[in-house]
Amino acid sequence: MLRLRCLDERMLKLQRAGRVGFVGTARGLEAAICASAAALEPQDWLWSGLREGGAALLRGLPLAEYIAQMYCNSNDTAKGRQMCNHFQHKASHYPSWSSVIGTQIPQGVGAAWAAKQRGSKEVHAIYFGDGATSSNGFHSGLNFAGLWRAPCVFVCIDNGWAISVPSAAQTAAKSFAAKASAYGMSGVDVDGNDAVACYGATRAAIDAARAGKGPTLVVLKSYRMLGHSSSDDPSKYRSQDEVDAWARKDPIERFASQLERSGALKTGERAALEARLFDEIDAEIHRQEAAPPMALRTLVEDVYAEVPRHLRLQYNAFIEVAQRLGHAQKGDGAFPL
Ligand SMILES: Cc1ncc(C[n+]2csc(CCOP(=O)(O)OP(=O)(O)O)c2C)c(N)n1
Ligand SMILES: [Mg+2]
Repeated sequence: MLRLRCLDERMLKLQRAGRVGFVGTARGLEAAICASAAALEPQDWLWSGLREGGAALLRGLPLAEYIAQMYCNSNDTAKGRQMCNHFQHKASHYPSWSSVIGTQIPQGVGAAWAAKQRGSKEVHAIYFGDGATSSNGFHSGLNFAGLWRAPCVFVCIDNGWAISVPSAAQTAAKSFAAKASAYGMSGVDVDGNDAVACYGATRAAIDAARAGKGPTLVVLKSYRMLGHSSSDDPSKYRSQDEVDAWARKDPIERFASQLERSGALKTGERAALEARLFDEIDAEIHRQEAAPPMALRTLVEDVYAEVPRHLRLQYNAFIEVAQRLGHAQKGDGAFPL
């Protein structure tokens, strides 16, 4: 949770300095994201909504790759084809997320149903925000998941806002969790700033899905402390009083004091941990800043076995311009690929 917070802080600064293009922070949502994802087993899958990059880290995405995906440089395993901040990590079963709200919901349900057909014991955790509950994908996904008793868990992180639309204006239902009954599954409302509660509720839902009892809708109620993204100014649509009230419920402060009370975290340990995390992150930022950009020829790779004529012509024309502007690197002009 602390690592995610430190990373967000650095990434936002890099975006403001024009070093990375786009950041959607998770500040305030660290318990909802990390503690819920901690309940998954390695064979399980996590279908991300918008802000679960911290969960990918927790499940094994190396820090170097996380930062490379922010820079979309030559170390980016998505080859710069995703917008930065749109993480993916194949080894930990974390498919690339899509900006198109709600699309991952029926995709995750389909993958869960396929797993059931294969007799696999994996569970698919499908994450989305309060805003996504108004998407077509939410309704069709939950409908079929309920009907087929697909081994999945729906994790709705209600962070209070869908850009400038407050959760209260998203639905006339009494709660997002209440929607579950229409699809023949149970729904639970959870304090999303309580790490232990997030872990416990998600764990119970995952265990039930794995045991063949079908899906659950888990709603983690929390608050997005910063803007929707680095392109947003939340002061235009919400009050500082509201933000201040949620700052007092900070999930990291809460978990740290629980750990201190139990003796698991000793005085000074948190500060030392934070300093170590910043050192690690800063060193990796320097390494990724120095990495070259993705080779231009990767633009036409990986779709066709042989680059077809129309792409070849476009690429050659493009390379001419890139070379003229000095953007091409050694090897970019080499054709055939
Ligand atoms: C289908 C679709 N409609 C609208 C948008 C524009 N849009 C991007 S993010 C967003 C709000 C998402 O809110 P929520 O689901 O609560 O997630 P959060 O950003 O709060 O994590 C909207 C409307 C989009 N990307 N896709
Ligand atoms: Mg939201």
